[in-house]
Amino acid sequence: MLLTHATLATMNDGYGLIPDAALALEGDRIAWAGPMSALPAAFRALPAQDCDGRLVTPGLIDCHTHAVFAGHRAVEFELRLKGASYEDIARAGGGILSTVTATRATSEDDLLALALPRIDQLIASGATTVEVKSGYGLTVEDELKMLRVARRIGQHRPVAVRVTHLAAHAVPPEFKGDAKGYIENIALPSLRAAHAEGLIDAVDAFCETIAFSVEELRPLFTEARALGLPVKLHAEQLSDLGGAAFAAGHGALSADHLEYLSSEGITAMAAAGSVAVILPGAFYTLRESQLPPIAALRAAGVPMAVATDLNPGSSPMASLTLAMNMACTLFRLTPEEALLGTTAHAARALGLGDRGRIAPGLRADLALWEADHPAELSYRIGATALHQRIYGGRLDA
Ligand code: DI6
Ligand code: FE
Repeated sequence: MLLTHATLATMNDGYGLIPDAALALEGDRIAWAGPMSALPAAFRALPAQDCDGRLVTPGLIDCHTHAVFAGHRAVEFELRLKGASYEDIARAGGGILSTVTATRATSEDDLLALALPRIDQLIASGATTVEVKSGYGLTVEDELKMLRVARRIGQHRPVAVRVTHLAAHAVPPEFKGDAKGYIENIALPSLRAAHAEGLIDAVDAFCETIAFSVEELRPLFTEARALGLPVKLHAEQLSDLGGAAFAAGHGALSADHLEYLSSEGITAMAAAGSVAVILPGAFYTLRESQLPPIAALRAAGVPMAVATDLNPGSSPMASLTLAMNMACTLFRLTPEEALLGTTAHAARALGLGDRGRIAPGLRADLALWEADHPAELSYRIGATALHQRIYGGRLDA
């Protein structure tokens, strides 16, 4: 198939804009992209769709979500508005643990049915690849249940799903005060079982005073690397525990959140080539005041990705374009950085070299927008300007 008269943002070297462009697709791959005037004769006979000047970008990539869960936390939202903090609620047994209770009580099929509408919202905001984590099961069986749900999403929707093991998300009541015992008896066995079942693509953890310390996480990351799985980390969201440097020391794909990231953390990430995944939805929801060190990350050449962190507690948000808007307005990313953050840099944060840009040989995952300039994607608040998606070379119906 051939797209004609597109405004292409290839995301090669910034926006990589090509006005009045053509794009030839063969099967699930991009065969050619360039100016209409240079379209090779071989592609001219392909069935064509006129884009009428519309912006075409790579399909968006949400590289950090917790899209599988049961229940909601609207009551906590109310409590926070009455003065409680996220940490207060977590220490009182609410927060992540309240979602754990609801998720444990829900079957695999029901969890899938709850997740699909959330995935549909991400798709409606232009996503063609979505990462999904476990972390609300916290028993071996309930973690495996969540991971199976995440794997099944891609069989029900036209979207690629990357599945991440996040058993080290919180210490459940059965192990209260014994984070080490939880890692040994639940996190590690569930990691081995999930890997053996082919359920996971990466391993994540929450490094925080209300979750796990670097030393508690060391055996988990050591085992992940021994199994050949890449790691990433929720690091420096609410305080600086040195998580980013620890993750970088294990060759992490990314460190995520990073509001309290130190200069040592930045140096370690730059050296390891880890991506900084910024999550403005959580910052916004928790009314954080500490900004992630965007200028220093930029100066150090650390690639920045932008994701929704879609979850019931700190980021009940299912729009990538809204995440881009927040990244610009709250964190001062440029719209170009925000779009790199949901395309090329998000692909890198997932270790995927076959997407996130428009170039021959890459996956034909594209978003066609009711827009003519890529800054429009970040500029609008909440409204989605998606016209159509192409996933694996196929136009959405
Ligand atoms: N940080 C987050 O923002 C999410 N997980 C994490 O480690 C929040 C998860 C939740 O509150 O349910
Ligand atoms: Fe998260």
